[in-house]
Amino acid sequence: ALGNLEGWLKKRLLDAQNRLMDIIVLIEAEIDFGDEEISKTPRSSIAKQIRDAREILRDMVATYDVGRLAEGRVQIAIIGAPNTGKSTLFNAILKDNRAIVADIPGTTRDYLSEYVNIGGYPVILTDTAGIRVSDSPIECMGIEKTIEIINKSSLCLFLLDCSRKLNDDDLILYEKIHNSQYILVVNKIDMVSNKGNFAREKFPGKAIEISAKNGDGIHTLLEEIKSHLIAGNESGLSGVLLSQRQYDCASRALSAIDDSLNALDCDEPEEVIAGMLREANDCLSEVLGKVTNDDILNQIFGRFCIGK
Ligand SMILES: Nc1nc2c(ncn2[C@@H]2O[C@H](COP(=O)(O)OP(=O)(O)OP(=O)(O)O)[C@@H](O)[C@H]2O)c(=O)[nH]1
Ligand SMILES: [Mg+2]
Repeated sequence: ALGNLEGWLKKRLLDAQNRLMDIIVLIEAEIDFGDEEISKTPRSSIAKQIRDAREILRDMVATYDVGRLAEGRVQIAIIGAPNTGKSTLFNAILKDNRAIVADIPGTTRDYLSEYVNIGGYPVILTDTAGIRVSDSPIECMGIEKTIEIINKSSLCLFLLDCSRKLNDDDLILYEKIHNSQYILVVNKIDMVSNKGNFAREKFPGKAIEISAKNGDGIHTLLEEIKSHLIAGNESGLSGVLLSQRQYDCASRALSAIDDSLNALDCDEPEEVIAGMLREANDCLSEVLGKVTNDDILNQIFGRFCIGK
């Protein structure tokens, strides 16, 4: 599970888990070797350490907040010159992902947004109006609006039409977009038999080739979007995002931690408290990977230099 869970999220989860481990090691050392050379840790100090770990998880769970999504925190915009197939792609992605949560009225009637579930992540997908840069003042207002959307978006899908030559509209939009996170998407591959190195010398880097019309490459594009969503990019998207499953695990860990604090309050035996903390630890392990009994024993031996 660790492989595709990176960045901020992983760091926070690991931090919480390490803190839990420390407490478990402490308590279990006292249980196992209490009559040897270990001095007892006051319960108040254990409670404080547990609360610290709880705080981290709480912060993290709070980021999974539908309210934030409604504010448009995670937005993906489809950007491209007129007629490159933006709306067709928009529809293709929506069709591919039936878990549409809600409609959002467009900021203006030219911009249409929908919630869509991509790989377990709820994102707002925005179809933008194609801007003909050279034209009228109204279209100039359009480019302002598009730039605003690019800046507000976490990720842009930059669409090119490989059935025609690149033109100024493509190049000017690229100017606006190339400092943001974007995926280069070459559309209408069904129309050309030999794409050759289309766009390669003008736009270096990876390009995803699709036909928005017949659906070719859409799956690959979605995978690429997903990997951007969870790429361990500090300033990027990860961190505000928890998948439903990660949220569930973190929530269960949180309630086991609350139980342990109550148990501490009620002067329950150490075994009970350690059991609850282990349960919390197990929940985090579902996301992060297993921490075994041996790991805990090794830590006990390592820290307290006990052993034969
Ligand atoms: N052959 C083919 N045609 C496509 C493809 N994608 C879009 N088209 C066609 O291209 C034309 C423009 O598609 P739209 O999706 O409206 O393009 P758009 O970028 O939203 O256009 P504007 O909103 O006007 O900027 C339509 O006739 C589509 O059917 C594709 O993958 N293959
Ligand atoms: Mg359109």
